Amino acid sequence: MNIAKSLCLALGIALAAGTVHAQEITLRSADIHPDGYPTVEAVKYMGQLVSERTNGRIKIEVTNNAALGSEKDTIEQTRFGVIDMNRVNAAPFNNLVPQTVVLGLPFLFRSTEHMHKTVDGPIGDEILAAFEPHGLVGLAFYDSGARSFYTTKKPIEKLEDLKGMKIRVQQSDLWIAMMEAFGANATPMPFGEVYSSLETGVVDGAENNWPSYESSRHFEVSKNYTLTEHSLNPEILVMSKVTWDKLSPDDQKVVRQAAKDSVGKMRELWQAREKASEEKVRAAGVNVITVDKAEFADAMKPVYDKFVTDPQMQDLLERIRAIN
Ligand code: GTR
Repeated sequence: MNIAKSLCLALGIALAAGTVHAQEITLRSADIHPDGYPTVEAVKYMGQLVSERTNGRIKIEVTNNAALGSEKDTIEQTRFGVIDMNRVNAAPFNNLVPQTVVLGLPFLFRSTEHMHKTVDGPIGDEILAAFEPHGLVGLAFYDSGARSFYTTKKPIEKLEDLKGMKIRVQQSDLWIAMMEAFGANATPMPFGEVYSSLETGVVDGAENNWPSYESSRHFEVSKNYTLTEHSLNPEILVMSKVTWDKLSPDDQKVVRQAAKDSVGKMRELWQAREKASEEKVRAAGVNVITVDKAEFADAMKPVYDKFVTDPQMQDLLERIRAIN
């Protein structure tokens, strides 16, 4: 081998080694919401933190607007490592990670503060840890406000009005049982199908928080919004265990910390968006109805009887209720 050739070879090896050492990582994160929605912006903010803290070596790219599929589909892709990160509501995780069920239980949280104290403390950590055996790493909880009903024709003014109505729910056994306990016919389907289902009468209504009701434009085809505020089910940010295992322990720490650090930002964005969305739909002429929530809450006993059966769930529920 002549000198030139061996120098080239040495340089090649050095470059290759250098590349391996400073390998850039781009983590692809899924979200069904559009740009500007607080969940999307919070994950982008987390990406900024990760990038700053790794001198640009690790980046997060948010693929939003359900471009990677419905929440149920993207959860599967995340478990297999096809998608690196995913921001999904707790509901579509219910059938996979039973510990998440407790968070969606109707009328459980007394306030946003109660929910924050729950997810920010040891109970939140336990629920995040419960994802690991299912191929996912739980990173953080984000706010999702309170979910309320909206209907196309008949407004819901009392519990009885829900009787026989076809109401879209998220793809979760808990949510199906909840709708049945309210007296409605539960119609589970992905979020992306709700607008046309409301428009064509496949369903009579759905339920969601102010920002989702507004950003999805469901309010255009479903103009009665009834403030039942039946659940404060949070959003959950997860990473694929396949991706996680490829990161060095130091990088794992950076990612976990940045996720935690994005929560405060998310809560700020959420508060502002909740207000702005409410104002927007009220200005569009939505009929906002207040109800006697106790009547709705009283109907939820069968849901608790069905889902709070084993000692672990009972314990979780008791501990959540005991938080002041
Ligand atoms: C939204 C939530 C989404 C999704 C959606 C739905 O509030 O942010 O993740 O769960 O509701 O109802 O499908």
